[in-house]
Amino acid sequence: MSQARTCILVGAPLDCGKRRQGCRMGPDALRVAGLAQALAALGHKVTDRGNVDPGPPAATEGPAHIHALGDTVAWTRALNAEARAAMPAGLPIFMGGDHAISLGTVSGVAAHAHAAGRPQFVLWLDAHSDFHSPETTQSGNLHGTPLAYVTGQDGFGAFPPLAAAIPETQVCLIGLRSVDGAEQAALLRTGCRAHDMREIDETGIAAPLRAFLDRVAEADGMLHVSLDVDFLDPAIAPAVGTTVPGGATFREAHLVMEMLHESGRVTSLDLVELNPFLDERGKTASLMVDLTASLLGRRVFDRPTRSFA
Ligand code: HAR
Ligand code: MN
Ligand code: MN
Ligand code: MN
Repeated sequence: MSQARTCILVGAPLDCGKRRQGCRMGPDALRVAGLAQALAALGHKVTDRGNVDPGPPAATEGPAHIHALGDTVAWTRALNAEARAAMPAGLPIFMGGDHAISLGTVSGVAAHAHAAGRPQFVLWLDAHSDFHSPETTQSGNLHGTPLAYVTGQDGFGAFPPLAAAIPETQVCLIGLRSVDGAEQAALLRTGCRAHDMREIDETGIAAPLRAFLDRVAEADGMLHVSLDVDFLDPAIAPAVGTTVPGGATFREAHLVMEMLHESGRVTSLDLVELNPFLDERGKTASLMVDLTASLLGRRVFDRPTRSFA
């Protein structure tokens, strides 16, 4: 039977990591879709800390084509502090917001792990690698940069210095099917484990995930999961500004969540890029709630341990 956790919902209505607006409604869509109730029904304690206030934009300078740098730096500071405060109290679930929230959430979680003397691992479930720096991004959209920042890549001088960079060998990306040239070059120089959909088609999604979870367990690591809506196939998850065909199916996504639950390793979670303005009668918000419930122990069918033979 699964262990009861204290789940801490943190709203991060950040909408400045790209031009297209709507992710600011993400936290409320997840609330309306019943996230707190779904987790409470599994026996977990749930508290909702409301939405983080980023304060005024930071006075910073960066490349001219970068969109909303000052706002994003302010959010990064605020979410970093919120993550550090929430980690000792339970399992924070950061309700984005676009993926730029992870500049703050993941750097804050990593700072906490570092202070606690524990290795921090990150699972990035996304169609994109989000491995640009402010210097390599062509779009200027900072939601395409958080994984580069938290692993300590160059080019983030406008952002707060990291208390602890996440070692690249402790990062696993699954779901890739849209990676820009500069990101690919940067990613290949690192020890990040990157699994594209071609590989998933060949091996199934369980194989790379199991290998990664085994490494987390061997190291007695903490595990942050960053779930981008566009990891999922657009047919089941239309509420995202950057849909890419060929995403994870309903069954693959639930399998990932169930394996994460069984690992007992997940210590923090981002739910990002949900744009409720683009949703179809709330189906993407509801799916994100159902996947989170799977990650926290919901099972459609409790497989008996005895055999029927
Ligand atoms: N790589 C592209 C860019 O940098 C697209 C990034 C899109 N990012 C997200 N998050 N939707 O994964 O602009
Ligand atoms: Mn992303
Ligand atoms: Mn993405
Ligand atoms: Mn390196």
